[in-house]
Amino acid sequence: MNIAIVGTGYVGLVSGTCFAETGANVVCVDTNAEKIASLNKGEIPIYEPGLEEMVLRNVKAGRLSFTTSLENCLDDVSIVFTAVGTPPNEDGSADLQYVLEVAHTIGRNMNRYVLVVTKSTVPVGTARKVKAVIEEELRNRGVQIDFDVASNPEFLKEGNAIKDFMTPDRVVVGVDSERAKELMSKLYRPFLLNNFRVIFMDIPSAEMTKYAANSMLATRISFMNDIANLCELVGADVNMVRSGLGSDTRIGRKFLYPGCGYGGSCFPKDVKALIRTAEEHGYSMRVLKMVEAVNEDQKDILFRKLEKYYEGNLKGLTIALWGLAFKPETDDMREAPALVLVDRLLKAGCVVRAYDPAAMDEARRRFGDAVYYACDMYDALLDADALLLVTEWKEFRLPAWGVIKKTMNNAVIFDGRNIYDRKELAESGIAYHCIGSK
Ligand code: UPG
Repeated sequence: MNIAIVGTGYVGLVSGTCFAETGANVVCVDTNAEKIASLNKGEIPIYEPGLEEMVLRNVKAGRLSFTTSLENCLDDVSIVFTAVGTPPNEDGSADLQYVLEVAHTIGRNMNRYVLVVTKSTVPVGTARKVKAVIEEELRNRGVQIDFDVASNPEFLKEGNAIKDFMTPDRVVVGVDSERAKELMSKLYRPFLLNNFRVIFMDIPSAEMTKYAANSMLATRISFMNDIANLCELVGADVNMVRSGLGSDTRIGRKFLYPGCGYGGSCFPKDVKALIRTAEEHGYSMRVLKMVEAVNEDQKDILFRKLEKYYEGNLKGLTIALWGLAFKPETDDMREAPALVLVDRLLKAGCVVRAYDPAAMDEARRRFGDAVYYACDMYDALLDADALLLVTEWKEFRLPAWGVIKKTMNNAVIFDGRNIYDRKELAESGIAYHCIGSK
């Protein structure tokens, strides 16, 4: 099976590589010539565990290649996936220009049947727009060539992308023709040998499923953050509440962790886009609007706790930050709580000493000289008046308390992800503040 994937971001690169791993011939396409040149040299532009080995292996086997020209591969492929970006417009709606550009290129250059599958997260109705663009281009050329469109939203998580893709909970595919259904069944068969989990549905429902899933997950997080904040006020412990709550099989244990807010390239953007889609249809997503508001507020929670601890006198204090990426196992800082936090700390006149196992280069691009970039996690603590744990990387989980106590000016930890044991810290003589318990 020969397929093309347009867009070599997270979704495109991981999908393309994983399809190649199952034996498909995959060409990954990107208009960014520099990116394609470095991929051809075996350099992977993103940090994703396991990806580099898999890319190199499949390139070597001749099943995976990279090009800037979609035009040139259209005669050789039966499926084209679009996995290009859909950044938010100012009003929160998704910007479809890149998705539609791909449709124009396909319509202008195709000479035989092709199935055009949207993998980027796109609002309901986008597949219809893609179809209209291709039809228009074919009309302009005065030719009649059969094609189909389909929607195949991607549910992989950054940091766990390969595993999510290779062993998915489910694959959602929206189609409106038998031919498209057959092609997609064939492509996904290797992933689902033991447990067939491709859920076929109509195209608008597939497009909607993706937004509903991310919005539901974001809702769980904001709900738990609200519960955590209330737990502090009434003297309850959110960790116990979470465990009691998650044991109900109707609720489940996952995505119930309170913290200093969700970030990343998906939840914030998708929640906004769904609110916007509803507005375009004269409907208000009341729950989601509050999910967003609670999250914005929560990104500020460590700062507020620190401010309270120092009774508003933060000027001149040295604050250590552990974790800058929006979550562990990634260097991605898009919409990361650390962005809000660093901004607040600098404005309050603090000196910020930051460390992240993967996101230091990204942080340098964002903060320039305003922050001290520590060479390791303990270097960040030198003379610090507080440590803020922002991202729960594994290497932060069992630190040497004695070193912390010795290195810091005032040994106090504000744990934004609830990873430490209060008792252990008390025994080590370190003051401890977390989310959702006193
Ligand atoms: N988070 C919490 N508490 C939890 C779980 C997550 O605060 O209990 C935060 C986490 O710290 C991060 C954010 O939620 O800031 C998102 O985490 P995660 O879902 O692991 O990362 P993403 O890579 O953004 O993945 C989401 C969906 C995935 C989808 C992708 C792009 O989980 O299914 O494909 O967004 O749409």
